[in-house]
Amino acid sequence: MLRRRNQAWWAIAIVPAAVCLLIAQPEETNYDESKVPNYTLPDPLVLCDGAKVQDANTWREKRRPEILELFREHVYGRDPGKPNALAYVTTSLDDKALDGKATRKQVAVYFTGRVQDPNMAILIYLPNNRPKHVPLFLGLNFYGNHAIHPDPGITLSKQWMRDSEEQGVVNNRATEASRGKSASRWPIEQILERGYGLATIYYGDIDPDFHDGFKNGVHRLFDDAAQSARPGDAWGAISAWAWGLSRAMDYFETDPDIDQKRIAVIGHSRLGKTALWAGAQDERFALVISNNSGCGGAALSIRRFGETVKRINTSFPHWFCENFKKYDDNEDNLPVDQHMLIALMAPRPVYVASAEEDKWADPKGEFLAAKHAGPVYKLLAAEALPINEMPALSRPAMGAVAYHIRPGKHDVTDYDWQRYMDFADIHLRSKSN
Ligand code: GTR
Repeated sequence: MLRRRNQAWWAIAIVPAAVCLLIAQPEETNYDESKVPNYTLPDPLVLCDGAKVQDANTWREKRRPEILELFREHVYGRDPGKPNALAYVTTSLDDKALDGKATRKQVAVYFTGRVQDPNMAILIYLPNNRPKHVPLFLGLNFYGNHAIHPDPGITLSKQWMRDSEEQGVVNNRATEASRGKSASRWPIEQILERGYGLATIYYGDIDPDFHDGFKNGVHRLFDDAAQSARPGDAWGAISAWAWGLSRAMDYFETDPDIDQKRIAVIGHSRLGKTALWAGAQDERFALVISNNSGCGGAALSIRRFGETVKRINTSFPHWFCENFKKYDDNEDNLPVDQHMLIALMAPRPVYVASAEEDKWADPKGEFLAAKHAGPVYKLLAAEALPINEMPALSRPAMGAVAYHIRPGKHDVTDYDWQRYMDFADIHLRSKSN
């Protein structure tokens, strides 16, 4: 009797476990170009009512706002705009930083004007050998401002961050050992030597990167607390980080050392997605750089190569707006794709870069998105990407839209930065005052 009961117990236990296993198996990632489905991309130059966009004015007045709205509604969500009470405090200033080569400023940006609310720290390096107004690169960082250079004058972040032995982060807090741990991604001396400044912000100052129902970071400061559920187009984390970049731009407009007409916004990976969304919405950014940004960044979603919409929404449910989840396994019905995000930069210069081993980010999809933004650039009399096929490794192609793929993995390297500075030399130097 006992034996039979035991048998029955096993039978019941094994069957559901097997079923669960089947359901829980991750869908296979496609890395095979021949398995990319046939697709038709939405046309950036056809209005939602079907009319063709024939001139720059219709693009500017109708189609561009329409596409921006589609991205807000279906992909990233809607941010609250510039807060009225924004306040800036310079917390440190050293004009003899980095052996006298640079001026280091640290500026706290108070989003609500109240010191007890979340605020972000901008770390700025300006070359001492500089003209009156310096052009600069602005990018968010993953592990705190202190991680980008061993310079002991950088304030150690006290924010929550993801534990990492490699980065010296223990119990979700940075330690002294964290200083300079991400320096390989931030060649500050080279940037200064080429006449640019650099500004960076820890992205967790704006919104810590974990899903807590939007209780921490800036969301709670601006969301309507009375609302029982967040709307489908409420801003996600990428939107919040992009919004933070625009708040840095608000600060630059008040700083006479900085040439706010020559700010390049740059980002890697999830922060590359963020740089693109910031550049798309905020036309004060003169140049936009996407480094290995992948799904939800520069890569075409419809190709379903590497990371897919469903995969990203499952792993990172807080990055995009809730409406984006409607397109899990349903990319064909997305009213936009990422070539249209790149087209929103037009006619401003935009650089998309991939890495050979970064298949998860779909290098070809990144290239094709840059390519298919071309018709909008041409309409606005700017130079589209000047090649038709994926280039060979380390053969950058630069129009107003630029692209390269380099050997190696998902990362930001000196090679990438050198190309971005070449590109900035072409497009930002010519605007110098
Ligand atoms: C991956 C994610 C990518 C990319 C990357 C990163 O895990 O799937 O979309 O954003 O993280 O940001 O490092």
